[in-house]
Amino acid sequence: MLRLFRTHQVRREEELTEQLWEMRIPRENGEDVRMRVLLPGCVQNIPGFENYRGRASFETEFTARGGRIRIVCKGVSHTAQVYVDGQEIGGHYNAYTPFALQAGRLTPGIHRLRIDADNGWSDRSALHVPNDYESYLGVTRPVAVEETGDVLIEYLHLIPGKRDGSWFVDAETVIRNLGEDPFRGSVTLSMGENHRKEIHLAGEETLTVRWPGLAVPGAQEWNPEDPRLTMASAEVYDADGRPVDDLIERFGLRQVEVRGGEILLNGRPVRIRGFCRHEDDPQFGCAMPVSAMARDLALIRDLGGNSVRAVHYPNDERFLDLCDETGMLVWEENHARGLSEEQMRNPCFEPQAEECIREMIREHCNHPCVYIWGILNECAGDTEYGRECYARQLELVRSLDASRPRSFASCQWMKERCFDLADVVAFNMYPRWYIDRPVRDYLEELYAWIRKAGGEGKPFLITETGAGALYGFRSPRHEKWSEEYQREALEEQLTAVLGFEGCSGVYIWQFADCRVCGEWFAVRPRTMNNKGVVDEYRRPKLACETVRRILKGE
Ligand code: ADA
Repeated sequence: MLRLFRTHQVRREEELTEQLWEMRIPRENGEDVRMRVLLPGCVQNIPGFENYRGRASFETEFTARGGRIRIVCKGVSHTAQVYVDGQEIGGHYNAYTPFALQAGRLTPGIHRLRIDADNGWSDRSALHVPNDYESYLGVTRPVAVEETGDVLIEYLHLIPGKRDGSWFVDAETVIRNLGEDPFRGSVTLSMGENHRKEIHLAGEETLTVRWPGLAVPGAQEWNPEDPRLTMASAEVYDADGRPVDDLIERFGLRQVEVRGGEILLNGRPVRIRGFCRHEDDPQFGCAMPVSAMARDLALIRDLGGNSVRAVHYPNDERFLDLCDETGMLVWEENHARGLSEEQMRNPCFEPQAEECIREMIREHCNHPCVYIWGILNECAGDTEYGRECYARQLELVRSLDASRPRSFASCQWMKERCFDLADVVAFNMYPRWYIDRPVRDYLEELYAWIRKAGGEGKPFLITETGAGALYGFRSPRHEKWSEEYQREALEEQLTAVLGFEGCSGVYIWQFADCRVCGEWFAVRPRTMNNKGVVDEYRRPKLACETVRRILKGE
C-alpha cells in the first residue's frame, strides 16, 4: 500500500512491492546467495542473515506502455543504486526519505528493475553510523513505477493559514517539462472550487506556479479531537484540454503558533503527553506494514498518548497518514542522533543532513499532524562549530516552511549553546536513570539554566525521559532494569514534568524496546534499548498502568 488515499487519477501508477522480488547477496567465494523475498522487507529478518551488514540486490519486472518511466522508492536502507534493464538511472543516500528517478521513454513491454542496497559503515555515510538503533538493509518502504508524458507535476504544497477568522491556503505546484519541445497548456487546482492558470514551459524547464491566499469553501478545521482532512488536486492539461498529469494531496486546516511561552494549535495551548517511537519491530525490522503501524498508534492512544516524537529520522508517510486521520500530533526530525563534533566535521555531514531536511519538508509538509520540525538530536550544540551547523539547518528549515516552529532535543547539560536559535527549547533528561537525583530538583535547576542560556520566553518541552526495564524481570529489590524500578522512575518523572509550570509537555523514552547496533552491546543488555514501556513484541511492562493513569489524568 503506497498511501492511505489515492494520489493519482490520471498518472498511471503501479506498486511493485507487496510481491516477491529476486534477492542476491554477493559472497566473496563467488557463490552468491539467491532467494525470492517479499518486499518491503529487511534482510535482517531472513533466517541466517540476522546480523548481516553489507550489500544486497533486489530485482523485479514491470511493464511499460510507451510513456516516460519514473521509479519511485519510498525508502531504501541506507544507500541505493537503481538500474533499469542494466542501466544505472541514479542513486540515493539515507534510509528514511523517498526519492524518484527518471528512466526515460521505454519501449512498450517488459523491463527489469534492480535496486542495489548497502547498509555498510564508511566515511561516505555521515548519518547512518553505529548507533542506539539499527540501520537495516533492504527495500524497506514501497516502490512504485509511474508512467507519464513529458510534462509532470513534481509536487503540490498546501500551507494553511488564518486571516480575520477565515482559513486560507498558500498553494504551490512545481511542474516539469522533461521533453525538448515547449509545452503550452493549463494547470488547475481543485479544492472545492476550481482555479486555473495558463502555463508555458520551454523544453526541459521546471515551473513553479503559486496560488497565495486561496479561500477554502466549506472550510473544516483539523483538530486532534476532530481531525478533518481536506483534499486538493492539481491537474495539467494540454492546449486541447486533454489531461496530461495530476497529483492529489491531503492536508488539514490548522495553525501552529508560538506565543507567550506556549505552543498554540488553533489558538489553544498544546499539552504534549507523548512517546518517542522508532520504526522497529522484531518481525519486520524498520519495514513495518501499515497494520503494525496502526497497532502501535492504537496502543499509544490507549496509554493516554496524544503525540509521537518520530525518533530520529523522517517516518514512513503512511504512518503520518494514520496520524493525520487519528489526530495524533507528531514531532518530526531530520536524521542525526548523538553526533560528536568530529562526526559533524565529516565532509558528508552537512550535505547529507541538509538533503534530509529538504526531502523531509518537501514530502511531509502537507501533513497536519506534524506540528514541529526538529533537527540534530543530541549533537554537538555545545561547540562553536556545532552552533554553526545548528544555525544553518534551522535557517534552512525556516526557508522551506515558515508555518511550523523549529526545535532540537539537547542533552548538553549546562553546555548547550543553541537554545537562542530555536523557537521551542527541548531537553532530553534522565534523572533516576543515568543520574541519581530527585526529578523535581533536577528539573528546576535545568529550567533555571535553560532560561538564562537563551530559552527565556520560549516554550519548553522534555523530549525524552524514562528508564530501562527488562521485560519479565520483576524483583523485590526494585533495582535498576527491573519492571518495578522503571514504573517508579516514570511515575516520578512524569508527575514532575506534567506538574511543572512553564513546561508544554513530555515525551516518554520510549514506546517500545528496539534493536540497537552491535557496537552498543556493552551499555545495552540484549543489544536492545530496553526503555520501552512495552517490549519489542508490544507486551506491556508494569509501567504501562502507571503511565496510562498519569497521562490520562485519572
Ligand atoms: C538519548 C537519545 C536516544 C537514546 C536515549 C537512551 O537521549 O536521544 O536515542 O539513546 O538517550 O536510551 O539513552
